[in-house]
Amino acid sequence: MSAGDGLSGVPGVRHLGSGKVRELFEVDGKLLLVASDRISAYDYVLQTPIPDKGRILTQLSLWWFEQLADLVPNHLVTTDPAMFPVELRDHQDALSGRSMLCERLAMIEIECVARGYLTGSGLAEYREHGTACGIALPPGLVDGSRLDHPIFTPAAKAAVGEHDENIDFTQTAERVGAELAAEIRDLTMAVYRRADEIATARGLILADTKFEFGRRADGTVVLADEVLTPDSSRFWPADEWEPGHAQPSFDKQYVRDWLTSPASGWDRHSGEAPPPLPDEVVERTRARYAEAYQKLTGEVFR
Ligand code: Q0Z
Repeated sequence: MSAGDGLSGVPGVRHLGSGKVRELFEVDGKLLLVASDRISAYDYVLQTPIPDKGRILTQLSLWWFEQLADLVPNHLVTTDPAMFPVELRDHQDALSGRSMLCERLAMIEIECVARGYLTGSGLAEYREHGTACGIALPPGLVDGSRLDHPIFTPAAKAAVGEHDENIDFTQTAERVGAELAAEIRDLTMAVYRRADEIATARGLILADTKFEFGRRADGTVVLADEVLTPDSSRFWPADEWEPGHAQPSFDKQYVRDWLTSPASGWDRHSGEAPPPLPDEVVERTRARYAEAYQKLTGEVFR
């Protein structure tokens, strides 16, 4: 994607960092988050972009911020490029739809994960210890089991290329203080419950999701980053949910299936970069992102 990379060298714009599929800039005392069309799978960023992915995820995040506005303030200033700082005037077209101008916050260095269903790293800890982030869970749970009560499963941010490390609530309190730890836990769970209720009404299960919070100078805790996108969350079609095995990924399953099929000629454990995706896989995957947007918001993505 050139929207993000294209800002390097623009006067008054400073590149602060890269996520796997996003770029972060500082401009005019604010932050610009730019979502690319890049997609990751099996811990690789693929060389083939998914057209519209960055715009779809940005529009979805924007829609969720609106749905959640009565629960928690958020960092969004505007997604309208006409309102962006003057330094970005020549880049409006490249940034349009895929960029969020945000308040700069003091980030709270905890990945705030809520889980209503057991899978991924939560399942791994449960199989080993019967717990998730130190929370005791009932016996007999399997991959995809619904939890009687959704749980807060925080993680400590790891270095680039490493996976975040699950921690328990005591460790969270040690890192950020007991009061703030309780505040971000309670906000995480309130937002999860609201989002799951909305998703469920539209035929999707919100299995788990990750939030990041920051603080304003006055101490207000603010919801930051992207929210409730397929990149930060697991959405499952409710009518296909079947505990006892890994649920197919709503968005990335065609990519994973092709990469691990003989057709790709790729071995995910070889250390080699994955090959480019065929057009059909790209188009089906693009359609899944558009479908997620349409199912959740009730609007056609355009
Ligand atoms: C978000 C990230 C990305 C790389 C810092 N409102 C904010 N205030 C201060 N910092 C951040 C935010 Cl959102 C912030 N990240 C994550 C996003 C590329 C890293 F697009 N890091």
